[in-house]
Amino acid sequence: MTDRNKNRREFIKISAIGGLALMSQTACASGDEEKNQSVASESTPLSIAVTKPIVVSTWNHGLDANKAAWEILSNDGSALDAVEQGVRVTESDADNMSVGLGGLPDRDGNVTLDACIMDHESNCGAVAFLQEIENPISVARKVMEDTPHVMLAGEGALAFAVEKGFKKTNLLTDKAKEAWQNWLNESEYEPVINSENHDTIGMLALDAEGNLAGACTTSGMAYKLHGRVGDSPIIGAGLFVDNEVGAACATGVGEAVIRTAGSAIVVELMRQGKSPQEACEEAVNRIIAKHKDLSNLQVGFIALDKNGAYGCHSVYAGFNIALRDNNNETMVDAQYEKEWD
Ligand code: SD4
Repeated sequence: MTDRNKNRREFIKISAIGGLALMSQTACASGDEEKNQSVASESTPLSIAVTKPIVVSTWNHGLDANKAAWEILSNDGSALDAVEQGVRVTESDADNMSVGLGGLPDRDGNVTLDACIMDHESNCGAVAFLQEIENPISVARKVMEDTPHVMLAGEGALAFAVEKGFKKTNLLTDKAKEAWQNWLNESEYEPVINSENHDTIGMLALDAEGNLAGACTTSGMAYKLHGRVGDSPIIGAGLFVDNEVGAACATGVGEAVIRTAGSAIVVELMRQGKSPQEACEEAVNRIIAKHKDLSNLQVGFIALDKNGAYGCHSVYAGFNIALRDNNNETMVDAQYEKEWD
């Protein structure tokens, strides 16, 4: 851990309880990294107790997704509906190059999507390696509600989606195609596992009834091998919800999250009494301990407990989460273990 982080942690220990100002949305939305970092280093809480409902989600695109989720949560809707409707916004945003429509393709030029959803009764559904469907999260929900299964993959998932009335769409936008063609020129077609352009949306919500749900959806790692599936559709890896305890989701290099059963571990750590923040920190440190080569190995976790307390933590600097509750609509910078070289 860097000294800077240590100091930051000390500060947070002293001041985490009560009334800390969260970083303002304007500061985050400005894209001014330096400014964001300095504001966050003085004011970001580890986790705070908040009044239900609350929704938290990964990265800046989480702000718009939270808006849609909040429409539902603030009208006494369910956490399940909120997370589904929330992440659909990101999936349908053609400008977002890491989720749904407009996502960067695999190395052969195919956009392949992974998603999962889980509710307060431990019902869950997932799709993996799904092509040509703009909103995989809604297909995952149909798998959960209309089949005895948890996950459908590839052609079977597509056939199921079409049977359920989802329209086939070309997901490869001109912008994504151009980026892929540029990558092909430079990469000489080598598969890469790195931190380039991967920004899954994971969302966790606690509704007015006190029920938790979560959703996770992604186009996965850019320029991956055809057929590669990451952590995002895997219950226990990219997402886990246990209504007695809390919920967690992950973003970043999926292979590392799968290896450590990331989101399930975060929830189990909370069950053992750790705060959401402490649980995310320990899960991140397990990833660090299990990997000799940490270059480009960014992983971030978010956790939300039954009381609406949240935490977030990442291997490297730069991870942030969007938060919406009755008092806040804002971005929060995650604490982290390492600075990028
Ligand atoms: C994956 N975890 O496919 C996803 C990618 C991601 O932030 O989260 N990017 O490995």
